[in-house]
Amino acid sequence: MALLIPIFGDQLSHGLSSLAGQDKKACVILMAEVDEETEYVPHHKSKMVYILSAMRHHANDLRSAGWTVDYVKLTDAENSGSFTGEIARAIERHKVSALCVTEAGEWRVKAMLDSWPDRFDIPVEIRPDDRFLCTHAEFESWTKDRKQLRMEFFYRDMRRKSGLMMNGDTPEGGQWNFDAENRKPAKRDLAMPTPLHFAPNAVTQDVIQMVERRFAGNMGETTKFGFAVTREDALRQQKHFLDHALPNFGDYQDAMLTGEPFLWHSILSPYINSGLLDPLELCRAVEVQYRAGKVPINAAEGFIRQVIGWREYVRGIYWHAGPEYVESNAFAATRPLPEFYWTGKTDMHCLSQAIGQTIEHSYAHHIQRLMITGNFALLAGLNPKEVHKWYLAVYADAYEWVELPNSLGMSQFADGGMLASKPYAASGAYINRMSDYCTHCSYDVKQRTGPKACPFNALYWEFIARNERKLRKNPRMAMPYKNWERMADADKVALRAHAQQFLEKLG
Ligand code: FAD
Ligand code: DLZ
Ligand code: SF4
Repeated sequence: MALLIPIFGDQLSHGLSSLAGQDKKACVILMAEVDEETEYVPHHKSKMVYILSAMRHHANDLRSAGWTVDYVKLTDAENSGSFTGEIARAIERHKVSALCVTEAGEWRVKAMLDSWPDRFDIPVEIRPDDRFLCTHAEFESWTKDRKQLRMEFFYRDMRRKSGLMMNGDTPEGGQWNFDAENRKPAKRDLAMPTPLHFAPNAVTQDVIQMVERRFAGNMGETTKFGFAVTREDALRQQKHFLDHALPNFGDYQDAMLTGEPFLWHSILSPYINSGLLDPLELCRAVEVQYRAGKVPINAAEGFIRQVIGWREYVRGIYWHAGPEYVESNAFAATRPLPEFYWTGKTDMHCLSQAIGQTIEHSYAHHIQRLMITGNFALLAGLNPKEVHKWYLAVYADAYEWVELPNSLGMSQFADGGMLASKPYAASGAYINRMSDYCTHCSYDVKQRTGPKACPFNALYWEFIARNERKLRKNPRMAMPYKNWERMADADKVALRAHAQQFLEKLG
């Protein structure tokens, strides 16, 4: 009789809680490629190649470490297409007496796990996922008696809990947050690092062929696929980031440049989220670089804030908000996602850059997601659920628990301010300040109306005007509303008419 341990595609960690303390000889690990997971959104081809190849490599690594792994491929004739179906088949194959699984990463899969005890009539142990710093209970207790949930205060607790960048009770450098020093625009620099490229081996080539055959219509190309698919290679990219990009990460965190998709970002999120890299171990390595005088404080603190601050905070919000969070639509936005989100074909250069590199690399950095594709969707009133499904499909790091609060909450403000204190809405001026995009664009960022006017300008004011009732009382929106009030009526009318014309053409 065996203990069956199912491992999902975002659980590729050797220290996974479901494996801890188990007798290897008495266990069978089940890993399964299933239609249910490959089809819940039309995943980018590179995302799919990454996850399935990383799963196949992880299965081999587990075998080398002495585990018995039963691996079901998508193409296996008997594959039932679902996790539950594969558990049922594995129970038959291995004379299973009990199940042990690390908790699911999202509501959909949690519901499935919760149905297993009844369905299979054997004991099912669900263990907490201890790859996060903050437990569900801790987050819930943090939310109690708070009028507002704000990342900054949560982050301070995580700094105290982890001891990262702390001297006793006080934060290193005398302040918690060096964000004000993280907003420099970048200039083209020949010494700019690029992430390591890992040439696909035979296992990855097999997955590429299968994905190209089965998912020919999905976004993306696989010809340039170069993600790491093993922990060993992910650690190489981690070291490469620490040595070459981290020193400038802080200064240029918000910058954007034409033809430069990566700048000084780490490109580690796919590895952290699938489990190949350990977020805390990574943050400790960042602190070591800082303490050794190799990187400035705004880089080290800025990076650590993203991981133990934002990443943990959005996970907390995801579980706190419940399965109905996905239905939030505070601005009642209904416009369908324009076709150019899938093709990149638009004459707005900022959007064609952010989407173009998404198609090529399954990657865009945070400010591109937030202030280019997200900002446009917000201003144009795109349906937030469609926007969410797009983000979930197109990025190699996208799992619902991390993507949904970022897209629906942070970028679309569809939760009415549960996650963020104000909408991240900006006109062309912001994009012009943080990038060189406008100098390559057929639109003029300085114009607000007329055929050459940058669409973000009129759309911004249209957004402000359209949502006045919902946003006016927000103290952080006082300035835009003051400026809107000061504007001459004729200008207001012209701006709104220009925006309407643009939106009508958008569909
Ligand atoms: P870096 O800029 O190098 O940052 C370092 C690490 O910090 C990242 O690897 C990531 O683990 C973490 N991090 C930074 N910001 C966030 C954040 N806001 N939330 C969670 N973690 C963060 N991140 C995902 O991991 N998966 C997603 O599906 C995802 N969807 C997003 C959708 C939208 C609309 C927005 C605005 C942001 C989204 N993010 C998502 C957050 C962020 O954009 C990515 O984590 C980051 O771009 C990944 O690239 P990187 O590894 O080079 O990050
Ligand atoms: C994203 C993804 C894809 C495309 N395919 C699989 C798969 O075939 N098998 C699997 O175990 N996981 C896959 N994943 C990742 C899962 O969607 C993710 O692990 C679950 O949603 C649990 O949160
Ligand atoms: Fe984008 Fe407007 Fe700048 Fe063109 S001018 S790149 S549309 S912000």
